[in-house]
This record gives sequence, structure tokens and C-alpha cells, in this order.
Amino acid sequence: MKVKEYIDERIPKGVLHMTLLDPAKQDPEEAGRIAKQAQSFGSDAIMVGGSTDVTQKNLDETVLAIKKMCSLPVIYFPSGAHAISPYCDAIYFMSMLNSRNVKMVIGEQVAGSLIIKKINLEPIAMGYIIVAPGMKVGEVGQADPIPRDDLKLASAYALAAEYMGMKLVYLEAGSGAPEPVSSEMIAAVKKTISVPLIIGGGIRKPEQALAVKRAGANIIVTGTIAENDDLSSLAAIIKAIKG
Ligand code: 1GP
Repeated sequence: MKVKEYIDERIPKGVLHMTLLDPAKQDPEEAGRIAKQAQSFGSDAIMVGGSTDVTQKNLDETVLAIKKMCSLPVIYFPSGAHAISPYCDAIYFMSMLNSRNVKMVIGEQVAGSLIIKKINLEPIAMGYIIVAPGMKVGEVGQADPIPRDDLKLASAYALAAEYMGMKLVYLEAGSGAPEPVSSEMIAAVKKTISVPLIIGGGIRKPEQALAVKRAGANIIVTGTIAENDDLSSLAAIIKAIKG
């Protein structure tokens, strides 16, 4: 089954959780161990990616270690075309729509498209929208982050993504953001679009994840909380949103 079909089949049954692992933040075996735990807690997929320091080597090794330990789909969440792993099940073929740098909007995608076809990786078209504060990804991606209270601008970007044919819309506050995207913004965007909505950045507590779910997210992404030895926060978040 294609990864997009897997996602589409699960969305009507309730919110999905995806665990994001940055290949630069732990060794491959550790990533495999975390992915295995995430699967046992009920996470629906593993995303692999990071804003800086992702290399072909650490990416391939991380994906292979995850595949060995865990049977969930592995989706590459790229920062550019410099590293693309054939061992992933799919790649978010994404455009950072509010970047000032045309390379982030379409240049990296042009650099990667023929490689993706050659290695037969499933592309999943996604509109990626940075919301303030945007953190590292906003900085590296040269984004003009959407102000947290500009619901209209966020909705306009999300609808533009849908009208351009993108299959998913991702509102990103940035990894390690002090707060997740607001419930008001999630609800406004959700009301505007008909494609699934992904929310990530700054979700550290079960109450926050629950608020994101209640506001209308279809997919909740957490990264930072899986980066320490104690995975109890990850377990608690998945339990809260799946309960
Ligand atoms: C980053 O949205 C993700 O792309 C995850 O953010 O690390 O804050 O969970 P956190």
C-alpha cells in the first residue's frame, strides 16, 4: 500500500501521530530504538529529517536502523535535495510557501524530482507553512513567518496550497517552539481547506496535543520529546490524542 493511501485510510478514524527523528540528533541504533517504542505507544508513522546536519550517510543509516526495528511507514521530511534516501517509504515533496528564497519554494524540488523518480520513492505533495516563531527551520528556510494571530494569512496560504494541488498542508511553529500553533489558527485553517492538516512544533504536553486535536488537526507531529532517554512524554501524548 502507498503511504498516502495508508494516511488517507486512517484519517477518518481519528487523529494521527507522527514521530519525527532527526538523523543528526542520535545514532542510528538509538533512532531505531525510539521508533520501536513509538510504534508500541501507537504512533502512526516515523518522519525522518532535520533543518541542518542531515547527510546522505546519517540519513541512510538512520532510516535503515528504523526499518530494522519498526514496521511503521518511514517518511522523509527533507530540508533540501542534497540527501535523499532510497530506503524511505515516501518523501514529503514539500514547498516552504512563505520562504523569501525561491530555492525553498521550488529550487530544491527541481533538484530532487528526477532523483526521486529514479529511486522510485513515493512523493507526497505538501504545502509547508512557517508560523511564528518558526525557530531554526524558519531561519534556515528564510521564511517570513505568519504572525501567530494572523488567521486570515494562514488560511490564505493553506488554501493556496490546496488550490495548487498539494495533498497535505503543514503548519509549522518550528521545532522547540515555546508554544504550538494556536487553536484559533488551527480551527480557522481547518475550516478553510479540505485536505488534511498537519500541525507540529512545540507540542510537549498531553494537554497541548489534545488542544491541537480538538482544534481540528488531522496529523500531529512531535520531535523534541523523543530526544531524551525518557519517552514517557511521548507515550502520554499519544495516549491523550488516541484516547
Ligand atoms: C518540527 O514540527 C516538528 O518540524 C516537531 O517539533 O521538535 O517541537 O516537537 P518539536
